[in-house]
Parts: sequence; C-alpha cells; structure tokens
Amino acid sequence: MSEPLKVLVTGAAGQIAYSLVISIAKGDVFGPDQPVHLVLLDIPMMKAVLDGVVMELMDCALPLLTEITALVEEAPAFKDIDVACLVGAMPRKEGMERKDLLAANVKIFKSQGKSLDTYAKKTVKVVVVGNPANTNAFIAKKYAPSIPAENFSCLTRLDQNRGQAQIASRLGVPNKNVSNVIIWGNHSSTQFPDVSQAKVTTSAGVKSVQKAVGDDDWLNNTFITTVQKRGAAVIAARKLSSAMSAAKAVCDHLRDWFMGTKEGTFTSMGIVSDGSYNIPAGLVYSFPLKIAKDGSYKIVQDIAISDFARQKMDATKKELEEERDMACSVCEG
Ligand code: NAX
Repeated sequence: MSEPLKVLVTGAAGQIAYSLVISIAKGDVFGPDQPVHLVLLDIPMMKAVLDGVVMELMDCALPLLTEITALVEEAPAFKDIDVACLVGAMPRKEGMERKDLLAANVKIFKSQGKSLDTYAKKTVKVVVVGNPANTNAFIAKKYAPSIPAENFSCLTRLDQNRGQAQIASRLGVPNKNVSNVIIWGNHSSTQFPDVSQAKVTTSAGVKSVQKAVGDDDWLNNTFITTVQKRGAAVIAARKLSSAMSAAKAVCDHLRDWFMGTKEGTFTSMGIVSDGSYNIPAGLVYSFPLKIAKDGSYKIVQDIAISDFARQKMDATKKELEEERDMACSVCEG
C-alpha cells in the first residue's frame, strides 16, 4: 500500500462535508488501494459538531482511513497537505444573491491562500467549493504565488452533472449514456451549459445530443435555464443548498483529476485561464478539459463557437471580471 494522501476538508462540520468525507474515506475518490489521512477544519464555534463527525468516521471502521485530525485553526490544518477541498464558507440562503456573499467569503480565501502558500505541499491540488467558487479560487491562487496555477480549481462539476441528468431524463436513457456536456464560465446563474459537443449512446449507436433531442428551442432555453437555476430550485425546496449532489460532484471532480478522463470524453472544471477562447488569462473560468492519468490537463481546443455561444460565454466572463475586481478591492482595501 502507498503512503496515505493527506486530504484537507474545510467546512467539515457542514452539510456538504457530511456526505463528502465518507466518500473520500471509503476510497470512492482515490481508489481502493490508496490510504487517506483526513484533516477536518471548521471554525471554533463548530468544534462540538466536528467532534461528532470524527466519532462517526471512527465508527465506520474504514480500512483506508489511517488517521483523522480535527482542527479549528488554519495553520496546522494546511501543513503538508496533498489535497485541499475548500468547502467552508457562508452558504447562500434563499433570496440571497451571490454578490452578497462575496465580500464575506473572499476574506476566508485570502487567508487560506496564504496558508496554502506557507504550509501545504507545492504539489497540492485545490478544489474550491465555497461560493462564489470561481472568485474564491482566484483569490486563493493570488495569495499562494509559490503553488502552480494549474493546481487550483473550482467546482462546476455539479452543474455538468445536472446538465447530463437533464439530457438523460429528456431522452429517457441512463445518465451514463450522456457525455461531454460543457459548463463554461462561472458557477452561477450566468454559467453557459453547452450541449454542442454532447453525445448520447443509444441502441442505434452514438449520436449528437442536439440531433437526438431535435428541439433547439428546448435546448437553447428550457435546458439552459433549468441548469442555471437548479441550485436556487433546490434551495427553494429544501431551504438548504445542494449538499449530497455537491459532495458527489466534488468526488467526480477529484477522481477525474487524479485518474484522468476516459478516452473520448472531457469534463468541466473552473481553472486559471490561459487565454483560450478569448477568456482573459488569470480569470478562473470553467472550461472543458481532457485530463491525463498523471493529473495534467489540457483545455479542449478548436470547439467551434457560435454567435449564440459567444454571447453567453462573454456574459459569464463579464460577471467573473466584475467579481474579480470586487474581490481584489475587498482584499486590498
Ligand atoms: P454549511 O453552512 O452546512 O457548512 C459550511 C461550514 O463551513 C460550516 O460548518 C461553517 O462553520 C464552516 N466554515 C465557515 N467559515 C469557515 C472557515 N473560515 N474555515 C473553515 N470552515 C469554515 O454549508 P454547505 O451547505 O456545506 O455549503 C458550503 C459551501 O458550498 C457554501 O459556500 C455553498 O454556497 C457552496 N456550494 C457550492 C457548490 C458548487 O457547485 N460550487 C454547490 C453547493 C453549495 O451551494
């Protein structure tokens, strides 16, 4: 057996973490032969709840979970970590706009960026879940200059999974038969869920989703807005933001990042832009990626961008530029 991976989960007393830590500890993410040392971080007032999560994890008697460390201080939590799942933040409540959250949450990610820079392994892979996820990832990277930009990501896999499931449901096929739904841009209601490259496998073979659905009006309107507003719909129904599905998406995101994407498929992640598709370099924007088995990735190039797509990609880019400027002024002010 290899050395344990040291995996930090912040917001560990919260609802996403409650589903996430068990999946990581069971081997659903890093495989059945990879031991894990879980480091759980939350704020001091959540210490008792955190202790309860530790008790439950112990009581699972998991073979791959070699150690659990529960902390309410940032510095020791970031020490020598291999993976950082930055979930902890103030969650969006019903009726609350993402911009309201920004000011409160970017300060957390400035501090955690500095801790990554000072204490984590330089090879650490970071996935930011806490909202506004793209901009929090941008800030974490900004304050962690010694860690390569490609080690930072934010979660848009939940949006991709939502899009995939909507298409599968519309076509009456299993989810696994639908691939290559792309999420461009921000994890917000301006995101662009794009099916131009999506495929579906049916008994008649592999078809483009656009042809299989055969209803551009549904694809260009209902589909896009359903995916864009799914988070708000879950909040309206549950009075809490998505948790089980978010945790599952974090697992999918990390598994693909560590194990690679399957031949012929790609996945969407918020990453630091290299300028592809005219998205300004440095912005954390969700792109379609092909990931190699060693974890290195490439943005899928040469996708033909229609005028319809360009306008949607630019709208979400504009929102991210505004968020970035606001976040920088909060951090520097
Ligand atoms: P909860 O409120 O259940 O849990 C958040 C936890 O973070 C709390 O225990 C809190 O004490 C802790 N926390 C706050 N500040 C912290 C800090 N500085 N260090 C460590 N822990 C800290 O929220 P939950 O439902 O788990 O959601 C967590 C975050 O995920 C929210 O920002 C939410 O908006 C975001 N989401 C992101 C999604 C995505 O796809 N990117 C989807 C789901 C979710 O909306």
